[in-house]
Amino acid sequence: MGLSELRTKIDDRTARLAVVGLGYVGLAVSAVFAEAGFDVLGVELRPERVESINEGVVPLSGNEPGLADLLAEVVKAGRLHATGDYANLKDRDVVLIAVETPVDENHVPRYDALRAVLTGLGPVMKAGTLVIVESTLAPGTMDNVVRPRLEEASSGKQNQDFYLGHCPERVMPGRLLKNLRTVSRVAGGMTPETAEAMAALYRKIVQAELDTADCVTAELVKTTENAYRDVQIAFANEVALICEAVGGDVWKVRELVNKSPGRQMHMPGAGVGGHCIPKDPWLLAHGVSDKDVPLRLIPAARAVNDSMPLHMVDLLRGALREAGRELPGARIGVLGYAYLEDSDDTRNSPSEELVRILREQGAEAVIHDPWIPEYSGDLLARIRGCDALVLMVGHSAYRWIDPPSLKAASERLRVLVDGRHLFDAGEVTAATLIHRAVGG
Ligand code: SAJ
Repeated sequence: MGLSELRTKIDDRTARLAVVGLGYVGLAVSAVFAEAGFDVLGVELRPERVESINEGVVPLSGNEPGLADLLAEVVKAGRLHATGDYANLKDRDVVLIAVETPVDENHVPRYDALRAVLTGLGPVMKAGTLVIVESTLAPGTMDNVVRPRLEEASSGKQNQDFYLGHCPERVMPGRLLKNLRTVSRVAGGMTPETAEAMAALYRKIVQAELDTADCVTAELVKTTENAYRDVQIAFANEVALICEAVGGDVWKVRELVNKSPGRQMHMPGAGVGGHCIPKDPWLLAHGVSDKDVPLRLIPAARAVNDSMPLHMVDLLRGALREAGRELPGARIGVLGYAYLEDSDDTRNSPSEELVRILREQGAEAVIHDPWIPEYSGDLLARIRGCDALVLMVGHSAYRWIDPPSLKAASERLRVLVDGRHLFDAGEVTAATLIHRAVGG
């Protein structure tokens, strides 16, 4: 089947779609294309996830507005079906791939899952299939990894026996359906005609701009937009350290800086977690790992952001000393374990690093997080006996906290370290607690 025939099937929604990888990205995009009227086959390795989806039940944790109802509706309507068997891909016109593309401890991309999908897809996909990778990729991956692997596995040639493109996802846990429907996308095709066919497909679900480009541009855009955010956050964190050293208030400085045209200083904090921002700068950097490009800013920004949990411990140690106590043997309440406010997602959480350091230093870490079952429950009861509290995540559920109630909950409590600008320093001090905060 040629691209023009595929375009017709996309336009009249008779194109049969498949999504390989039913994680938070793949599941959402499957449901939304099914809602748009397409027949969608989901391919997933984990049998329990396949079973849950075929029962119309969302197998993800966390609160995803609208997803449960949408999944139940499209599965009941017979427009979305999940399977673990790649053979079922043989009659699909378009195959989206949404599997993890992490980096290892040396910041090198791990494409094992992606390669496995291509190896399984190649032998079974039919001639003329459009294959679109939604996973975030280091620049050059489509041409140097995806294309050769799929050509080898299918014994075919790109743009002859199959078509290939990259449309990086731009979703955020907690806002999957909203982001998917309202955030613009880059449709990167190996050829302009392929990019146009991709844009026609995504236009069925995206009420926002769809920009066509080549694959390298699409790879660069996604990794750059997250490296941009990481560098911006690192800048805010470095300004916070400066403010602490000279007695400034970084939040006042940030407010006034951002009144200057063209400035948009991000928020300093206790660290940068999640499955995107800590990873994607390294994917961008990997794109030039075999070239003579001196990358200084992107790695430095990662180092600044990764150092923030340790900075929180330094603030804590100094405040404890002011209270005549030492970190070893102290009982520390850690408020928030998710990587992001009002989320239960703990991937790459700065709190994980903080707790590791506290325990390494001989302190007892008592974790509370209203979004994580094992750490939820009555905050005031949980912090009883604590010498200090460290606020790591700005959950809305913490916004009620008044310092006197914290002090009443633990007669030993002497210190409060605020990593997310949640507390008023004056109120903390008035409750006879020693206050420290990122940024003064
Ligand atoms: N953070 C700061 N200061 C800031 C912003 C964030 O310290 O000014 C911290 C957060 O506490 C968190 C981490 O950075 O630990 C990441 O926060 P995030 O708001 O960037 O949330 P993510 O990781 O879910 O980012 C995703 C990204 N989306 C994709 O990769 C598709 C990012 O590009 C989006 O900007 C973000 O969602 C969003 O706001 O939608």
